[in-house]
Amino acid sequence: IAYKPHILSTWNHGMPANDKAWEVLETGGSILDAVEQGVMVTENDLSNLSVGLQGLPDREGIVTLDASIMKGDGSCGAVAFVRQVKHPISLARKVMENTPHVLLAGEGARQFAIAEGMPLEEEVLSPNAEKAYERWKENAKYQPIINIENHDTIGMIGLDETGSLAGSCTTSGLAYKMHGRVGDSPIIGAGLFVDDQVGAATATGLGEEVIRICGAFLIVELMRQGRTPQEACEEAVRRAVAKSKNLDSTQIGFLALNKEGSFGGYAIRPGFNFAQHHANGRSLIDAGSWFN
Ligand code: SD4
Repeated sequence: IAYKPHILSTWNHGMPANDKAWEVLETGGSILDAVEQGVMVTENDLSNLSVGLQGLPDREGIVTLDASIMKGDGSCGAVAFVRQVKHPISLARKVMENTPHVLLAGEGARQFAIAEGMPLEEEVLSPNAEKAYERWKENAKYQPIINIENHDTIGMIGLDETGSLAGSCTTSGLAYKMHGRVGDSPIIGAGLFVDDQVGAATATGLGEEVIRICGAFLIVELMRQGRTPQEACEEAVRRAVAKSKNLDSTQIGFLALNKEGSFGGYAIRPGFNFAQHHANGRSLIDAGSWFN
């Protein structure tokens, strides 16, 4: 069977990230290389306040990062609550390839980055993050906030011409979270899941709501049972809505792709969009939502 290469990723920053992923595929890279190098564009993007070291900090003013990567054969790696690492997605890949483990967290993940020869960055907030943090502190009452504007993690999923799938997900997490909080993005099955027999899914939005329903795994399993990617995303949102503890203020968005190259996306509220790139072009698509 000939498969049609296809790259999808969350939000409009997915457009340049997909361009990079596509270039990697076209120049002979693997689908894993593509989804790693694609999201590295976003990790490097100084204007993005939800991915990478320039992102918004936790409530103590410290930026801590979460990331995961997965191949359709079940290989996976992730890092959570890690500081000073410019490319957490690459560290997640090193966990996958160079350790017997799947998930390293906190100081251990940082030590592993050092052992792998990854340079650490100085721990300073980016000017935009600093400004936002100072503003937040004025009224914050030191509570983590759930802000539906604050979600723009990048999750990327892709298929190559051999039918291999891979995915990546990287974030600075929820702004002003409690120190130590870990979201869905580094949790395999929540923020990301990939199975070469079926397809792939990724999530963005309030991680607590995604973890509760094992969002990405749920979507892949629904596709395995015959739902289209769109139907599977919609069912997962229905499930999240039913279980939500914060329905008035929450947002999550799901994105899914199957091996046939069908794809879908769906969110709780309007505003979620995703980028797609395939041989016939590239586009930004507005996802449907549970609420109008
Ligand atoms: C999290 N899902 O840490 C992430 C947040 C997110 O853009 O999507 N931010 O809960």
